[in-house]
Amino acid sequence: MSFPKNFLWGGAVAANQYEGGFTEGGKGISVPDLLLGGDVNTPRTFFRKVLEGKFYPSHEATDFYHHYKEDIALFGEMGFKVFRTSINWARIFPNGDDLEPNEEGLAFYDRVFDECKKYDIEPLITLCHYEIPWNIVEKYNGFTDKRVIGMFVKYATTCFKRYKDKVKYWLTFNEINIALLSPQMGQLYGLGMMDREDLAREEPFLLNDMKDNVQLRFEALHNEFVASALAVIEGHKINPDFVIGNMICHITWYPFTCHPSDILAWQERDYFCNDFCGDVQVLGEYTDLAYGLMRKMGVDPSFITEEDKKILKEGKVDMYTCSYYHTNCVSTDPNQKTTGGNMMGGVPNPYLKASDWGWIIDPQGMKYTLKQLASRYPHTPLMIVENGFGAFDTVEEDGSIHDTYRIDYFREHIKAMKEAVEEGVNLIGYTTWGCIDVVSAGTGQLAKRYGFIYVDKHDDGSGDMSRSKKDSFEWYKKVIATNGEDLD
Ligand code: BGP
Repeated sequence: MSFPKNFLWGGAVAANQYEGGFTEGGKGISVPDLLLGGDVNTPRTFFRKVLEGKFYPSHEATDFYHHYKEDIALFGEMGFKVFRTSINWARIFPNGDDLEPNEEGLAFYDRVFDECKKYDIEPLITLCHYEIPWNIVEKYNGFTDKRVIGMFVKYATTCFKRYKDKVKYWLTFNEINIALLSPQMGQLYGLGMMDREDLAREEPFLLNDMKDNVQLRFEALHNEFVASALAVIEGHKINPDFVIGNMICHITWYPFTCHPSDILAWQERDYFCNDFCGDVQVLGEYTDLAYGLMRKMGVDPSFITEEDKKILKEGKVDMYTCSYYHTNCVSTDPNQKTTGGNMMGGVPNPYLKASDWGWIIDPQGMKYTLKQLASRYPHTPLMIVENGFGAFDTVEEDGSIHDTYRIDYFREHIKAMKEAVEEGVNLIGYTTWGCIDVVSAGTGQLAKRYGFIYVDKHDDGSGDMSRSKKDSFEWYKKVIATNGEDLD
């Protein structure tokens, strides 16, 4: 046994990191449009208004808005079966609370999906990939306000109705657990909430300096769960064939030693990071452990009403999807230093190497993760919707880009994935992250490249946006053509 015949091979991006055209076609401002870039040592800076003369990475990003035909043709050439992107909420409802959707925004995605169709590519659409309209943050404090649930559901059903014959695979919220992993990024990116004093600041400030309110964060996350479940319920009414999934930022943990204290710390961290959110969306309930975790964190769970519980039960997702980039260790030894990672760092694994951004490279961890998920959610198809290697690429004199490090990363991860499938994991697809170079969500850098396709765009704002194939382009094309058999 190997990958199933109809396995969904492809790539993934998000509107805010790729599309650009940030005020074109009637689009409103969304959260990432207000974030300046940082780097591996410098967090991103935020201010409530766009500042003149500053370079905002997402404003033009890598300009899918004007290059979508060329880019989708390249994805088609690679043989993509699926293309994951997001609809930018503020392109459809520029302020989030508008009475009517923006026709120009809707028409843009019609053109994108029609283009995919030409190459037999299934769109996999995230409804909210860190793209909350800014007005929702300013006026409602994001998902802390229950009215925002209705706004999201209206946005979701508008998209479901419009694209019901063009899109079958949907994800509600990207990495919904970011609300727990990273208090600051989670509040703003994930929940659209911001302390009112922070909102009123007169100078740009580091994202890491934002105030946190744990109780409110859990309440807002709960409202997101309800919004997601309602979207699933409404989506199935509009088209019973829709496959609607959640999306978890899967941070896989290992105990640093076999000392029982490390084992307990590992178990708790794993549950907190991954399964707390996964359980609500897949099992449709807060389990006893979930209530225990909230108690331990001093969170009063009385915001979970009986009516909400019914909605969560009814709005269970059809598939579990996640990102997988790296693993980290948990240690109870205070002398163990932690390093970087996606949204949350940990103690580095002495047996493994890391990327230039400190993300530990661990293909076997992917197999472990898939098997863990398959045993936790036995009747749920799984999809890895993000996996990739952020690296500095060098363009040679003749324009070629020899990204062997990226090929090596993917080869080993696909091998591990294949083993997991052979051992019984019901994996239905795999979309590599940043199949074309995009802006980094964590640092805002363009220099942190993930693509098979290079885009001439740089952190000082320069570049002509031209596209060129890296060596990994032909390699991935061959992998898809052989359904994951030829990985050389
Ligand atoms: C995930 C996000 C993506 C993406 C990726 C890589 O958490 O869903 O949006 O950006 O991480 O992270 P980064 O861009 O910080 O390298």
